[in-house]
Amino acid sequence: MIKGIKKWRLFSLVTALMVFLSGCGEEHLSTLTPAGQVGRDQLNLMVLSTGIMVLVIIVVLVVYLLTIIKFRRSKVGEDVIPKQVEGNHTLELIWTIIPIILLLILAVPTVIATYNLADVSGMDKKDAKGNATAVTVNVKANLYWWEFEYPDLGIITAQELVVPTKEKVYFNLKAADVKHSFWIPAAGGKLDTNVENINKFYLEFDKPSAGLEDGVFYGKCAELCGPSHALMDFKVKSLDRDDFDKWVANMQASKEAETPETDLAQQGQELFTNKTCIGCHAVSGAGTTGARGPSLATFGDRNRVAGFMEKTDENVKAWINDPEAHKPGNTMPQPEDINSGKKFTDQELTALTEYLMGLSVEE
Ligand code: HEC
Ligand SMILES: [Cu+2]
Repeated sequence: MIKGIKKWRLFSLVTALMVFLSGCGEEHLSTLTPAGQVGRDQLNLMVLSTGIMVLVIIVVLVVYLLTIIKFRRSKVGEDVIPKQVEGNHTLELIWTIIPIILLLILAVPTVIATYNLADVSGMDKKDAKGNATAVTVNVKANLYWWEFEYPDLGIITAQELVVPTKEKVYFNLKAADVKHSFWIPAAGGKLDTNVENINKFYLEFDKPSAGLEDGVFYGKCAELCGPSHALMDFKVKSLDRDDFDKWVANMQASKEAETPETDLAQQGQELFTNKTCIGCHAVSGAGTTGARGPSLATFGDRNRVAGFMEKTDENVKAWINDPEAHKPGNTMPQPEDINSGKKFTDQELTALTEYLMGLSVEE
């Protein structure tokens, strides 16, 4: 009976582990499948330190097991005390020098990598015309959404970061309210976003994200920041340079007042303007930081609603109808607060959704 229970326990433990570990190694979200050089450097450091730790554990375990087996009572008898060694120079030297060597093996590459990964001098390089040669993104973390401003390009987006492949992309990280942390597990990080200073680093992406499961890399807030911290996700789209330049041009050309095609979407646009949505949400890609809500200029191109919900009409309606229920503590007002104390009608929600889903800068 007892044996049966034990086996069952072991079985459930292994199953739980398998479920848990099956998330590992997925290309869009795992540190184990690096998206570029930074991710690879960080993975190598992890493998190195884990390797050293495992080596130490194995050596200690072997010594331990050998001692237990060699000096067991049934073998050596009742009253035998093994030879007592005190102050052995050779042994003391060995167990002082080996850890020092191990620490050096660990420290040297770690310090070198730390300095290399913090080298953001390329951020300020300019070409002959005075334009920045590399892409720099100002990241602003807000409770519970992400803003991405491209200061040299005059564009701004939110929730979905767009980056070029095969080059260093530089980041200035900042928080608007409390501490958050910027982490794209496959590409690198995490680095805190603080209110009182700007942290800088860079990341690299080898190939376009289009080939990934969802067509994007997953990003996360990695610093507990409030009740909806776990929902503070963002996505990353990497594009080859040509496609990236096209995207930038489209962003720069996108305008606030573009008239949507369908009647329903036009009605949605009117609601969006009249119900003060426009006061918090930009619908043009050109612009700078400072809005109270995420820019919706690329909403139709995004992979998620509010960073984490599946992108369906139903979810867009559900979000507008009751943001608090989906992301407790977020700062988007409930419909009652901006619609004279009333919920929006289903027809109004449908119109708003139709309008928002049509906001796109991709062809
Ligand atoms: C007071 C400012 C404010 C107003 C007014 C406002 N919102 Fe928001 N909205 C936000 C904030 C802040 C978020 C981000 C919430 C989060 O994810 O934490 C948001 C998120 C959203 C999102 C999800 C964005 C994304 O990238 O997935 C949609 C869609 C949206 N709002 C639509 C609307 C509509 C439609 C209205 C008008 C009926 C409206 N908002 C009015 C502040 C506002
Ligand atoms: Cu957080």
